[in-house]
Amino acid sequence: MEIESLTVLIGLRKRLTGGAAMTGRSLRLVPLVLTLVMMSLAAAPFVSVARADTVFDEDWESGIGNWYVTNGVWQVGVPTVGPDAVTSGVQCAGTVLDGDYPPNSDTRLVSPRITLPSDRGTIRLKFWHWFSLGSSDVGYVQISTDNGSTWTTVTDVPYDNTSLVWTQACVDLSAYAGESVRVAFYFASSSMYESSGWYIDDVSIVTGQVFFENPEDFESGVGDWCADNGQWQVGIPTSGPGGAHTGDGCAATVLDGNYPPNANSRLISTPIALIRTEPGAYVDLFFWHWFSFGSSDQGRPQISVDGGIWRDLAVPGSPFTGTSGGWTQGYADLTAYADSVVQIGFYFTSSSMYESSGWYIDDLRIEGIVPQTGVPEHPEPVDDPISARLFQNSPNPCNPSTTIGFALPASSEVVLSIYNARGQLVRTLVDGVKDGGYHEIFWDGMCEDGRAAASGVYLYCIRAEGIHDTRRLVLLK
Ligand SMILES: [Ca+2]
Ligand SMILES: [Ca+2]
Repeated sequence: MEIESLTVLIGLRKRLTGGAAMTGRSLRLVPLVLTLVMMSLAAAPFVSVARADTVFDEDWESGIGNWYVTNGVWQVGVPTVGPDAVTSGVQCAGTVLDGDYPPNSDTRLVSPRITLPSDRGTIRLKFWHWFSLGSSDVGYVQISTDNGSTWTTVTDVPYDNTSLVWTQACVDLSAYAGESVRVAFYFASSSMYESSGWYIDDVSIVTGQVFFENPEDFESGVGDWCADNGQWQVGIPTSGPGGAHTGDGCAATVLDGNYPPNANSRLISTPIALIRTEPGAYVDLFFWHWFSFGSSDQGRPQISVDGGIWRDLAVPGSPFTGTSGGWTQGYADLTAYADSVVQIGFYFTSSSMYESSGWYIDDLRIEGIVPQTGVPEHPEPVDDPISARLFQNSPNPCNPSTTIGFALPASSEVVLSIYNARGQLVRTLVDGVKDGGYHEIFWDGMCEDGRAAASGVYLYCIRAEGIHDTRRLVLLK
């Protein structure tokens, strides 16, 4: 099959999975739709997508299972106060499902033991939550490596105030790779205020690389974007601008109404490897946004470099206040952050007094960096006549292993080698005769002399009958 067919299939998959922008509960349909599409394509020769592996999954539909509670308050079941619905099925976990939590709560909802893999790169805890907490009342995510005897807080900031809507939260657990852990949702309330509480659904721990869609148009749902303290949603806006910048979907602080007072929440992008297309290339961030803020309320684009603290980005006009009047394009120079892994944040804060429609984000793109993709460009072996071709490695960027595909119309001498950016030979992967057809070669990220190759841009080059081609790969550890 020709490569154009592959493009068609990928295009089909993107269309089928990305057709509708979704919020809250309907977002959960994305993996199902993807699975169904993958199944429907199972007979086609081009079905292999680098997908995240799920290490742990909990939707609470079967009750509390092997979770336990340390000091009361937490329940699993159907909530009758608090959120109108849950994100999957009818059940979730919550701090008292049929009323307000009590004062002076100090309790954890503790997961079963989970063994985190040691060989699959990034490990992320993801969950959906809804919360409405009184002043001084907070929630944290904690982790224990000694079966619950001691706990370490792994969320940067406490969940507080109100999320107003169900939002997705993410916590990086990569530092605990290879360990047997328990995860806890820790809730503490003061003596004075009670409120409806903290509700959690669809907890999962996933591994594997996370890829930044560039550009990100928010047409495929929230994906691996998260909010760190409520409010942010991805879907179809029915308030504010009344529509996305392009397509149906965008990200926003509450899609169907005003944000709450005392908000302080960040929309957080997937990790993005800022690997320049060429040495010295400029790296530019563009995004479209619409905003209408109450007095004293503001939005600030931010950046976190290599998992570090959040800093304000030098964006002309930031912090944004008042009203944009329409969709406008914002810009930041990211060149200073090149060759690192960053996350972009949209940090929104509101005062106690004024509410308004909020901040809407769409069509975020970064120019000057190499593409990142979880979809291999190369096909599975096929019987059809094929032309000589070198395919893009997958995954790319890799950490550290990757697979390189090439196709030959007939048996040929083949040399396939990897070079560093200075043109020095790093490793020869193939040097000999290969049959006609499609071949995949695995690279473990090691140099010829047995050392691990450093992070950076590499070139891989094939010489064979009818082809002499070079492509670029990125190793990112
Ligand atoms: Ca559920
Ligand atoms: Ca859009």
